Parts: sequence; C-alpha cells; structure tokens
Amino acid sequence: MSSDEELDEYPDGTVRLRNPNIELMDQDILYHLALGSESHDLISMFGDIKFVCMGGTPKRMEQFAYYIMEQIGHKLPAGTTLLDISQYSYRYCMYKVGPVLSISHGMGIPSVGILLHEVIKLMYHARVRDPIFFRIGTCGGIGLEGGTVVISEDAVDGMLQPFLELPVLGKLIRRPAKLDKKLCRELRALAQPDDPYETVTGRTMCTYDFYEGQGRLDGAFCDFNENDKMEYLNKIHKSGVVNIEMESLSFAALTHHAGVKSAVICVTLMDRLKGDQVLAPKEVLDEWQQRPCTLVSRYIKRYLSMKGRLSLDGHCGSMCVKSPRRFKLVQQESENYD
Ligand code: R2B
Ligand code: URA
Repeated sequence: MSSDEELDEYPDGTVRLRNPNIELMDQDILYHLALGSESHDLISMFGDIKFVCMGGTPKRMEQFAYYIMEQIGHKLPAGTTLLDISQYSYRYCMYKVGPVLSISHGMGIPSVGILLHEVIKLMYHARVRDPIFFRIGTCGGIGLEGGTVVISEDAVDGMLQPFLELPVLGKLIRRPAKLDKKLCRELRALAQPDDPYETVTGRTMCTYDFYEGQGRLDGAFCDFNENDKMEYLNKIHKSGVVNIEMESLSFAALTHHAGVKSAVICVTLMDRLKGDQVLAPKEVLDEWQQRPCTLVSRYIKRYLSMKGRLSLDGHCGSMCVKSPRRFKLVQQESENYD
C-alpha cells in the first residue's frame, strides 16, 4: 500500500474525509439525498452498510433492492415495506436492504459526481467500515455482442486519458480513474460456465455525451462520416477499450480518491462496430440489465456467507406466503367484505 493510500481511511477502516472543513461545520446537509448529519442519526441508519450499489435509473435500483433482498434472505418486519429514503430530494432514489444500499445516480459524470460527494460523506458520518461501491449499468460494446457483461479494469475519457479532469478555482485538476484490480478479478471469477452470455474484463471509455461524444451518426448533429467513426472506434478498440458509457471516470476517480474499493459492471446494449441505435426489444433489454445485478449479487452473497450472515431459509420481505392459492382467496375474501 502506498503512503498516499494509507491516508485514505482511519485504522478501524472507517472512511476518512479529505476535507478538513466538514468536521468544523455545525451540520452537514446532504442536500441531494434529503439527509443531514444533525437532522438524522446517520450512524444508526447507515452504520451497518457494507455494499453501495449504484445504477442509472430509480426504477432499476428499486428493482435491484427487491432482488437483493430476496437473494440475501433479508426479512422486513411484517407489514413493512422498502421505502425510498431520499424520496424528498426528488433527485436520486435510495433503498437500504440490510448491509446493502441501492441508489440511482442519473446520467453522466456531473450527476454521479454530485451523488458520490454526498454518499462518501454519508459513509464518513455513519462511520461505515471498508465499504465496497459497485456501479451496475449499461454501455455500448466495442467488438462485443449485445448482452455481454463487462467488468471495467480501468476508465479513460474520450481522449483515452485515465483521469477525471475538473476545473476547480480556474485550474484544471486531474484525478486518476483507478478501479480495484483484485475486486475486478474476483467478480470475473464469479461468472459461471453455464451463464448463457459472456463476461469479460477490459478498459472502459467514459464520455460526456451519448451521441457525438460516443461517435454516433444518429444524433441531432453530426459533423463526421461513417469512415471517421469507424476509424475512431477501431483506434480505441486497439488501445484496449471494450465498452463506452458515461459515469465510470467519475466513479473510479472519486472512489479511488476517497480510498474506497470499487468496481464498474455494465451490460452491452449493442456492438458499436455494427451500429448506433438500441434496437433490442424491451423484454430482451430487461433481461440483459439483470446480468450485472446477478454478478454483484453473487459477490455480496459470497461475502455474507463467508461472514455467516446469509439467512436463506426461503422467506424474504414482510409477507411470508405459505400457499399462494389460499393467500389469493383470503385477499379476495377481505376485499369483498363490506
Ligand atoms: C449508460 O446508459 C446511459 C445513456 O443511455 C448512461 O447513463 C450510461 O452510462
Ligand atoms: N450507454 C451508453 O452510454 N452508450 C451506449 O451505447 C449504450 C448505453
């Protein structure tokens, strides 16, 4: 471990903030999460978090919360349900399922960057130890067919630079976009031979735009032709880029700067060497998007079972149904009762 990395967390594994101002503030309002360090007891709400899973849309991350609840056998007390903790921010959604947080990050570097500032501060206020962050997303593949799962080895920008560049006080600062190599290998090892799709590792390009920025010919504007596009895509492919998306640079750079282990796992929606548009039907896209969730769930389950914290006795959620037929009858009876 380098001396730089040694500074990133306290000896007990809790997240160290690289900002001396926060400790001096009366309260820290995590505005886009609708949470605050003095308004909420963040230690009792979030102190047991181990995994922070992020993905683009609120719906997908709500679905992920229910999926992981079933997978890890997390039980809610009878009559209760999952709640979007950040519902009053009207920006991001956040669900907590035992040691797992499921949060939406929106689209693009600015959106995921703002969220990461606040989630990293949340980890600090809640005294969370050694959290692991995952981004579960979608991407365009380069030389990979739709439905392929890509675990990012590192992230580069549209100029193939492995940094997040940000103008701060009129100067451009650069933060290395590094992801955890061991975590990447461990995730790859969780791909199963009978998975009906490929799981690969490689370099991810992160762009500031979906259309021109990713060399698409089908945006509202385009000042290049098919040959220019293919020349660029072949060039980046040769340099190891296997997929393109819009958040990994910030995700890798900010988690690395905070000393937090992280990984990016995306499913390809198409092979960009063959086309630009997303043509797969909705049911197919839904099934493809489940694939990165499955891989992350395998990792979380393996971790919890190693710690003896997996409770798979067949029940999950706050409703334990013994007989679906009788359950339905009871529901109907109750509804009809006047
Ligand atoms: C993947 O999909 C989104 C664009 O459609 C963007 O958030 C990304 O990284
Ligand atoms: N997301 C992207 O950013 N690009 C794609 O091509 C598909 C999904």
